[in-house]
Amino acid sequence: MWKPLSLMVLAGLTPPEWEISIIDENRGVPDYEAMPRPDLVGITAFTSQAIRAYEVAGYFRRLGVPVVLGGIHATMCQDEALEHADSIVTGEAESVWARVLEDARHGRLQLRYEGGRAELGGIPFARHDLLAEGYAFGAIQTTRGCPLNCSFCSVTAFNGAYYRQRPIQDVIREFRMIREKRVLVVDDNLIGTLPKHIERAKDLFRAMIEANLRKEWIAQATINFADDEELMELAAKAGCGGVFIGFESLSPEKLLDLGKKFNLLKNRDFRASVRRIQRHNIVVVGSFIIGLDVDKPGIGKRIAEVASRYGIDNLNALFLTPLPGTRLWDQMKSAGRIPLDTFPEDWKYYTLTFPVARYKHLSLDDIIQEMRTCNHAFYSMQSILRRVWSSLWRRRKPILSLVGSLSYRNNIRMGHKAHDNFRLQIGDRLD
Ligand code: B12
Ligand code: SF4
Repeated sequence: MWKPLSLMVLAGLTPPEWEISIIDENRGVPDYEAMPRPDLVGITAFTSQAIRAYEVAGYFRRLGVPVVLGGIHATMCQDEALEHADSIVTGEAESVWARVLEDARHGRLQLRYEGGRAELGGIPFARHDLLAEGYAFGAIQTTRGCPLNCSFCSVTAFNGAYYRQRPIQDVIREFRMIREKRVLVVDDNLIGTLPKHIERAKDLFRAMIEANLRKEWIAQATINFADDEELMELAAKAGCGGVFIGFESLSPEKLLDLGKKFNLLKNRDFRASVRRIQRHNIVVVGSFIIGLDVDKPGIGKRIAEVASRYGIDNLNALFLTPLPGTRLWDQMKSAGRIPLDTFPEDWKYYTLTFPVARYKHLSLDDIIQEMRTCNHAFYSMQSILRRVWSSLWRRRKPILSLVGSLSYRNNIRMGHKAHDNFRLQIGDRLD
């Protein structure tokens, strides 16, 4: 239950004469027929949500309501999106949304508006007042873009490698508008890579401490977060409760290939890095990819062992997935390694929780089995209790560790059923 910040940002960019409703289907599908007829519908979707976006678009278009599609999927698959909408907005909306609305009002919507990349100084704040209560986390964005450009990730293709940071006082003012006690900082890389990025992150944290925001927040960062004691101390004082870190692979050559150079600092001791972060009472969730070209049978067990050795609190193992617009997509597409390519129907499997590609050393059954082995090993009751005990011993967050692990365990159980269905539905197309 995470807030759809894209639509809240779009609402913030909308002039006051428009009346706005945000509908989040993650919380349930409303009775669209019972709703007043809108003048314009804007829809956002990740790739995995594209089919549903097209269904909703189709419904409103049949009523004669113009529909605009925007966000990551509409940008990466423009021709496909255009078949289901009156207009698409590519890239970031800040520079074009007011024009789209003006054109819609005058019945002259263009097919395509190119938003490009926005300057973040002085952009209007997201409308945190619009969505009903009931979300566990509020959401805010403080930077856009990522200098790292990993081959499997859409962020650099979409938001660019130029790391843009919002003015600190804007962030503080927007934080104050968030009602929820807990906040997801959606930045892909909160601290950046260069010394000036780190300094800015420190300044942001200092300003948050001074503003006494009383929020607990979680964010994504690279492992270099652990290299600066002052940075971690300030983050913790500013309310940082957890970081999500992409470890991705156990193999240095593959990390280089993926573009994840920051994990390669010479002599990095990952276990010590994780410990340093945890010492500040910050939970570490680590992500690994299964299905890289170096991955052979046994990889699932090895990842679980290494994740336990690093001492991370939760492990998020995902299948290598070629997302449209990424370098990985281009590589796999040209090598004929994307068999699930009946689009848009197959996009529903692009959640990173289904093996949609052909993997070098692992068949469909192998890779699903590797994922199961990995999850079983890391989330066995014995391993969970060991982590909870260690957390208790170090006076960290044992309850959070337990709740986090049990919820992952539950997801894994659901994942098993989903994989069985997946096998039945598409098995022969992947062999
Ligand atoms: C927060 C987040 C989540 C949250 C989503 C919360 C929510 N309800 O939105 C959670 C944790 C649930 C999540 C889950 C997943 N995520 Co995610 N997520 C993000 C993240 C980090 C930030 C999104 C965000 O809020 N950005 C801030 C807003 C302001 O930016 P924006 O969305 O780009 O919106 C701007 C423009 O795109 C445009 N725009 C957007 N929509 C629209 C609509 C219209 C009409 C218009 C005009 C303009 C417009 O205007 C906005 C302002 O400029 C992005 C990375 C990123 N930088 O975007 C990944 C990202 C979107 N996620 C990604 C992925 C892969 C996933 C998962 C599949 C992975 C997984 N297994 O966990 C799942 C999918 C869930 C599902 N249901 O299918 C990929 C998507 C790639 C793709 N092609 O779809 C991204 C890009 C990350 C990546 N590394 O590649 N995610
Ligand atoms: S560091 Fe993270 S956000 Fe940046 S390109 Fe790599 S995977 Fe994407």
